[in-house]
Amino acid sequence: MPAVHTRSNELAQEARKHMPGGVNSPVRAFRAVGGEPILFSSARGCRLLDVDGNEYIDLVGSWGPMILGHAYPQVVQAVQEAASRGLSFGATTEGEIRLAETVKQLVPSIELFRLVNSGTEACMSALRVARGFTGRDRIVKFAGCYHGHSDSLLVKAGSGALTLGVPDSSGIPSDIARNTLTLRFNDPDAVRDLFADEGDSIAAVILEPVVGNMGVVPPDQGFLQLLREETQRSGALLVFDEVMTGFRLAPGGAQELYQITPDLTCLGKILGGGLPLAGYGGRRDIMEVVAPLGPVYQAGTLSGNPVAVAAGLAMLKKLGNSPGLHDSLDNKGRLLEEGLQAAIAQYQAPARVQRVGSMLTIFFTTAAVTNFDAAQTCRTDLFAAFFQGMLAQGIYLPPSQFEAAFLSTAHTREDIQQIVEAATRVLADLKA
Ligand code: KE4
Repeated sequence: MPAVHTRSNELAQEARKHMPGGVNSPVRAFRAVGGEPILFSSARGCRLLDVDGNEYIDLVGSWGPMILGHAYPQVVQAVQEAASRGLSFGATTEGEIRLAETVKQLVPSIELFRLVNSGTEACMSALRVARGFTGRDRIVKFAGCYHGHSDSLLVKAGSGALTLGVPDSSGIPSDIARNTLTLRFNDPDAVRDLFADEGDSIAAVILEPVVGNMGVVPPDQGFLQLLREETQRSGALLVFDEVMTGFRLAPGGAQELYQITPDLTCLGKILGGGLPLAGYGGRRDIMEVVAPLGPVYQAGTLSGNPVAVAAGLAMLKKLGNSPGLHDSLDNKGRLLEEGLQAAIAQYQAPARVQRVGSMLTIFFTTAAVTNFDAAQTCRTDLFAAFFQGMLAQGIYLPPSQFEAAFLSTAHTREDIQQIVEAATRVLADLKA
């Protein structure tokens, strides 16, 4: 019985009267997969309920935060209790101290930590700190990595081999874009060449240590180590954007998994358990430039909000005290990856699965996706058809080829089997 989306379609239409594109974040508009977006009304565990009462197994997890599943009881209870004591004081609370303390225990490279309200704010602030600490203006990012929508980071590689940045959005002054150099991810020669020529002008290199925002692309062997060495040698800072990988790939994130120590780390998503909470931190000598201690200004009315902090504390209490939790997530990821790959092989679909732990992407290309150029070889039309087919089967994938899907502790082996069976049926119909 095909799902009915009457109410969702009505609300999507009404939403477009009041919000740009009817959404509060572009990817939710389903532009990459076609059709009307689905509006949801509730969620529990690994399941979502849309406004028409259709149920889905969720592989978006609010884009990463829901590693323990939706409406995790201890998190909800912590939020309710905190809210009953007041929503915001604009002053420091003990919870902020405990959260910073817990983050430092889980991510030892962080010696001082500042809470903000979004991953965008965390990455924007970390780069301002890097510029203030080094006295240098230029930053390096990698094509395909996304670090939020601050001006310096909505920049793409210039034409040809030139790495000079050009705006990746209108509204970004070219004067700002030109201070952002963009390299190809997993390209050690490009990194060596840039640092040989201009390393002493670089304030920071920022990257997703495991990329989620071009789809899941792991670092090649030695790539992170090379970045660590080149930045160390040149006096540039190494900034790990772990907004997505933090607390997901290991209790201490990708830096624990790959045993690389960055100078600064940006965190978000899981940190807030679904509430607006993020943060940045790192070496004490670097973070001591942040106001009111030092000359780099950064502030926020709701930074360290006590209700969001209560959610974060409940999340990290579970993630930091559950030996084997991340191994179990990795095993679930492997089960799903193997199931999907078997279905791809069975129907010779032009697709491949790339995964690290509990984050994975089904790329509709046969090329190994090691960088953004390779990601661009994907048949996004096939991904869109696959997405719609899975949606009709009650499986909610991220509505874009260039995103990561996420598993949670709430997904059971039966749920994973259901996802694989649905994918098998959809790929059978898809016959490229
Ligand atoms: P926010 O400002 O959206 O909280 O965080 C920005 C950000 C920073 N760094 C990484 C690695 C991220 O993945 C993100 C945000 N991720 C996207 C999805 N890939 C959020 C979804 C959306 O934009 O609606």
